[in-house]
Amino acid sequence: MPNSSQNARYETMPNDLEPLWMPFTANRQFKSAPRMFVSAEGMHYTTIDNRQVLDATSGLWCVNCGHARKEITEAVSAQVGRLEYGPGFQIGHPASFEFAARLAALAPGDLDHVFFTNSGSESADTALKIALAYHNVSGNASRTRLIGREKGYHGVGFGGISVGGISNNRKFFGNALSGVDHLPHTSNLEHNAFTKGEPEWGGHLAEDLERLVALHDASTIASVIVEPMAGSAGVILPPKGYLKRLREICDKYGILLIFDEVITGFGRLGESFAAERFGVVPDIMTLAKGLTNAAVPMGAVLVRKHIYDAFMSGPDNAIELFHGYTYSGHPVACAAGHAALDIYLNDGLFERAAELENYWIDAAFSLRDYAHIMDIRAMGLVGAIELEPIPDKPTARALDAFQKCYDRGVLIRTTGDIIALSPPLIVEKNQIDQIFDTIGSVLKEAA
Ligand code: PXG
Repeated sequence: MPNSSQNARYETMPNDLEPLWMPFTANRQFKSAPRMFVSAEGMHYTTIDNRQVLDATSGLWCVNCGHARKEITEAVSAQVGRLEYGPGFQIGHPASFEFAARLAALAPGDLDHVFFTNSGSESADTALKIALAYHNVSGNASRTRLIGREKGYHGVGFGGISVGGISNNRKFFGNALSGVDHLPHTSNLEHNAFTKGEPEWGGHLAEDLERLVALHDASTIASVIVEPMAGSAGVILPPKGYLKRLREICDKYGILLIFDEVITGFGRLGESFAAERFGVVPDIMTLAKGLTNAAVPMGAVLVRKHIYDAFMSGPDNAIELFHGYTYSGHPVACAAGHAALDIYLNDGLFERAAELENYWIDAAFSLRDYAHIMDIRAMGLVGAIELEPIPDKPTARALDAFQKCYDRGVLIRTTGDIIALSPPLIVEKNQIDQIFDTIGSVLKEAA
């Protein structure tokens, strides 16, 4: 039997790395040369060998307030000591109701009812299930088709991978859900390379929804889910007019529009939500990540009033939606969420992201003339540098940059041969310079 941990502070290298199967990781390569963080504060991680690494990715796009915020630590500690858990089915606790009310107030339009989950994947699956159930309770049970988009990422549940459009996340896992179709993605370097902000070209791609309606008939379609800005696929910004057009077509045919704002929520694009930034209100919005600043896992699904209301018929004692998680509205997650929201609002972090946008974009575009760069995209405090793959070695160029940046004290994220950047919204201008100077020096050497 292994002893209890002899490493109570978890600051030294574990004896055995083998038992842990790491997520979305090259396990064997990692275990032969592990990269480990032992603490974090503000914009920096501290590695196990006591180096500071500037976080240009907000962890995994989630620590938008910066690391180890005292307000969150204190709120979480207090809540664990007071009510560490309470059942969420048929019993409540005040923090979840109050957090739901604050989120409803923050969200645009009448997105005013909140269902809590524990992750972005659960939020995506919950949103899809609510869409199906909504049509069912509204007398439109034939509306069962779910539409996603190529290159979309909606987590790793069966619903999410079904509507998702990243091949590696789908191809190993059987057929997933039936009755799913996909819109085309909007990435197009021929027309849009090196566009700052929203690309001019591609708004018309939303018209493809008309084609799917003609093919399947609106009476079979429940919902369309898209990320307003595709994050995982490498920061694909929506072409001008694209989201508005999707909204119009959904309205025309009674199709629910779901925005997956797991990455874009909480300031990433310089507004509370991408829905605000692009002036398009979806029927359902999914959240996670920045919701609690990732201090405690949590997700949420916001729905418009008419969706919630459609379920609130029948006898008062009937459960209206047969769905939920043991940890829905977990008290400790709610405490973290309240504290994170206080920070966002008190520190004006959404506005801060908007103010830094031009500086951020210019810094990203300073790399424009470097070798092997096919595209640079940026908006708010998110950006991508798309590299030319090394022939016959896809992803190698970006992974090399990732390791070298890490060695030089900057954490970046790569997807395929794309470098994706999304620093905490507290980033300073000199840190923005450090991020792009480091990437630039690495790319120059490798060229
Ligand atoms: N929807 C979107 C839009 C996401 O980006 C999820 C759902 C799933 O969330 P959970 O909490 O179940 O992981 C995500 C997650 C990356 C990367 O670097 C992106 C995510 C997660 C980890 C890495 O591309 N997005």
